[in-house]
Amino acid sequence: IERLGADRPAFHSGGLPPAPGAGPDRAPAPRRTWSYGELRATVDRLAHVLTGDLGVVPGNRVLLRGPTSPELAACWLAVMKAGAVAVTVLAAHRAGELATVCRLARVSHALCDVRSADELVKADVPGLRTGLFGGGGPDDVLRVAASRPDRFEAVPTAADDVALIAFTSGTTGRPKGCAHFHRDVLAIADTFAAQVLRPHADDVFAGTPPLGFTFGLGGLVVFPLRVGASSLLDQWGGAARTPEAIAAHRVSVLFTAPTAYRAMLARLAAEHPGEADACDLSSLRRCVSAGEHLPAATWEAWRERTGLRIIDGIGATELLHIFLSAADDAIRPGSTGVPVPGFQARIVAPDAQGALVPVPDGTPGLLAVRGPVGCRYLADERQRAYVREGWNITGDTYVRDAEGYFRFVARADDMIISAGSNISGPEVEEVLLGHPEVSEVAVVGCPDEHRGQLAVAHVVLAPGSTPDSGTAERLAEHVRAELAAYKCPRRFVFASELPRTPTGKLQRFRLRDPRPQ
Ligand code: 3SK
Repeated sequence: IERLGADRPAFHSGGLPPAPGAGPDRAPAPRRTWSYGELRATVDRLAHVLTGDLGVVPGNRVLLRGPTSPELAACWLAVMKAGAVAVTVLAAHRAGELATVCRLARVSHALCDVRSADELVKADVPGLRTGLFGGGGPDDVLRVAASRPDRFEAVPTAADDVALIAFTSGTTGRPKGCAHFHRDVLAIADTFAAQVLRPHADDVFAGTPPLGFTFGLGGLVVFPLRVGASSLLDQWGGAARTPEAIAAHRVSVLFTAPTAYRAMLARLAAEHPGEADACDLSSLRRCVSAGEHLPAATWEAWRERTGLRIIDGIGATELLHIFLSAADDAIRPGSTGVPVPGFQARIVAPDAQGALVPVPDGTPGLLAVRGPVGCRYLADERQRAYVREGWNITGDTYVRDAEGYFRFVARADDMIISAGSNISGPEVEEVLLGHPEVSEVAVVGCPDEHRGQLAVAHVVLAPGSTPDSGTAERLAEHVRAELAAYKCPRRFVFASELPRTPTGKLQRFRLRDPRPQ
């Protein structure tokens, strides 16, 4: 504000063309822009509500929940300004998942969009003090905030005070909270954003990852605010409609996943002559892809359609944002890139003693990374496996070539990465095993042209049950009632038994690749 002025745009919402088939009652929300001055006043007023009305004291953990919106981003900033710790979750998370997150992170307060409140109420977290926003009623924290002072002196915090706890599901389905310091939030802006993306104050950011995913929080809030740029914080009804959002808001920096690039390409291919304006991508100058492997074919197709070179990257919730990438002429399609300035990376494999040692270029191994940010799990023994001798072992198998470029080979664990979302097979299995018709189950990722991987459930039904036309839908419904919908298997395969080793261990690799072994 001091450098660029309070009137500059910070956040945009609304003004998006109606989704095809939307009825008159689904009129698009009006376009709204928050200036930096307005944003600061709202954040300061909210900080007064947090510390006054809701009794937040420094260090309290505050759950933030809701669809992407300027209001949710303002809540995040207010929590930081109040010296509290933001605990971010996805709007898609269901009651059971929220209860676990609140217990693990010792959450005492929540700021929640009314559209996402039902599951939080169902989670029934003991002692939780919740402020709802977006309903407009007398208790709406934004309405209460309107009568509070528009200046709040930020609670002094140290660079290594925890600012954020972001959750990730492990292979075992037990979620892990990753603690990040105030300095980490700046570090991601000063490494990937400043060195690779190189945004400027006139940029308009937009993207599909939610703010509960650090890919979205960094790309849509931290990076634009760090340089005084603006960001479109809204939802526009699916990745395929991103061209409409780009055209409507003259977006110049896009953050999304490979699946969304493919969905956009399909949308653009179906474009009719009269729709050209809705698909005008001429404002775009930077396109970032992360969340899953970006195939060279997708990169080439995007380049051909738009003339733009996608900046691929790999990040992790444990490391907050992207640590391997490349920009401009340094980009090599099919390769993720090189360590972002500030980070080091190498490929390692266990030696005879089990120590992780570097392998020669050209040999696949585990990706090991270190830099200004790193993994700090909340009280979890898996910390010892993730951080070894100062290196973060990300769980991805990579190979480095002689020129120092890193190429993705596979996920080293059992996570399924589908359309940019991480799905823990064992977590879904546990839920399916709770269904009376299920006796045994294995949920694995199978290659899929559009989503990277598809979650497929291999199910042995309980004795006396036989699959009928409604079985798959009944099981899917059961999963959706317990877990976020994106975790629900896309396919159910019914079998009489699952492949196992003589000692009874499930052989997942045989389900992933059904060719004879
Ligand atoms: O998990 C990921 O793939 C990721 C990518 C970019 C930035 C942040 C994250 C967590």
